Amino acid sequence: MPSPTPAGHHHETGYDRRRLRQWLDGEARADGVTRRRLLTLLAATAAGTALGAPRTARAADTPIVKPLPPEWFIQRGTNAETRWEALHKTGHHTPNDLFFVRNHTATPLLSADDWRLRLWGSGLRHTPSEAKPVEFGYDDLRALPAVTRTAFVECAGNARSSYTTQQGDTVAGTPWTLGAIGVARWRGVRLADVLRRAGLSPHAVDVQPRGLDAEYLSGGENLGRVRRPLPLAKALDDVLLAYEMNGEPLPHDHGYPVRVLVPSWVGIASIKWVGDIEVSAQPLYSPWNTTFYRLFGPSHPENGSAPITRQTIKSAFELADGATFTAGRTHVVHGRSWSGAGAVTHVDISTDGGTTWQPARLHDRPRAGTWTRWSHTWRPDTPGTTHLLARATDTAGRTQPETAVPNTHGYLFNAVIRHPVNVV
Ligand SMILES: Nc1nc2c(c(=O)[nH]1)N[C@H]1C(S)=C(S)[C@@H](COP(=O)(O)O)O[C@H]1N2
Ligand SMILES: [Mo]
Repeated sequence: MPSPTPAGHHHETGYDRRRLRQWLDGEARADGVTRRRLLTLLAATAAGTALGAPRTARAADTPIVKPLPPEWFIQRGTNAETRWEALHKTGHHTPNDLFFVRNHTATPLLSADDWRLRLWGSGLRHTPSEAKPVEFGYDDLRALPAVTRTAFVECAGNARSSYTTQQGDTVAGTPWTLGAIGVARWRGVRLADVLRRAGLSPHAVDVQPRGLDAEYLSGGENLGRVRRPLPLAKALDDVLLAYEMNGEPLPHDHGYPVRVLVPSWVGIASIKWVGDIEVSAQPLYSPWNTTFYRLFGPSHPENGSAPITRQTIKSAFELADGATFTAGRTHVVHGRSWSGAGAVTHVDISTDGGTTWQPARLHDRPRAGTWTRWSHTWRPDTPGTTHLLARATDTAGRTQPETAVPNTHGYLFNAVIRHPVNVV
């Protein structure tokens, strides 16, 4: 008797997965097949299936798994920036397909089945070692009380390019425009619950989550796996270990099976593909809170600022650069504003280069940790090139200034951005 179709299909699926895994391990050849194609195949079979031991994808020629259609994304090396015009009419939450990706190396294709979260260090009772950690599996996390919250993830360098284009400052790093931000509804468990279950000691001061993606090489130096210390006070406050994004399991590119989500802080705090967390009775350091993610330059302390934490305040129009408007007609322009210090409660718009301002109409009840959508009616009368400006104010009393204080890495740009448009 030939085997019935389902069993045969099962067999083939298992074989295919095994082969794809061998390819990831460098044990299988794939002449004439693009790496992108193989990663797509892996993504199609990976969710909820066993891909074996946690793996990191090799050679980062296509570091992002999801499709990056040019009308949605601007590709920047290992990263992909969301186009703001693509966010028009998307609702409060950024669809997963449109969410920006910031990868130091490449998206690893992990399996939830053999994923483990390992907690260790001097800040836990009985000080479990890295070799003998306290462990939680994916199902263990799923069995803990779940919490859901809406929060943005925004790269510290979002709008970095404006330091150069608007202010003539020299800054180093990915030249993001405004699209290194997204808002999602995250579901997971409180990091606080996991830390308490792991046996938090009263002497703990820092926790350091570390990703399962490849080690990061910078300037010929191996900086190790992506990791950044987080003060215990924040870790116990509102940090999540998230396993869902907008009602779906986390996509591979956004940290499957589990990522850290640190509301209102710079994106680097929200470690994707978290594999272990060191809990320490001493302050911890990594390149991500020493060399990177501090403010350096003439306006800052000689050895740099303290590590940056909260995001700053920004606004963006849901428009392409150079969007076209017809003179003598009434248009409604849309946008969003957000802040790491509180809810955005007021937005002013200028359509004359910053001479006069009118309040925008708000479309969300302002909330901390996420953006407030807004719109403004505009009837341009003279053809030509002009700029639209939006200036947000938050509940902490911060307002976007005319110029941002520069720093060598170009973090935390907060000035009002001049959005170029054409009136025809
Ligand atoms: N493991 C790991 N976590 C990471 C990163 C990374 O490269 N590896 N990038 C960080 C940075 S700099 C940012 S801005 C956010 C981006 O999250 P996203 O790719 O889901 O948008 O993830 C953070 N977490
Ligand atoms: Mo980032």
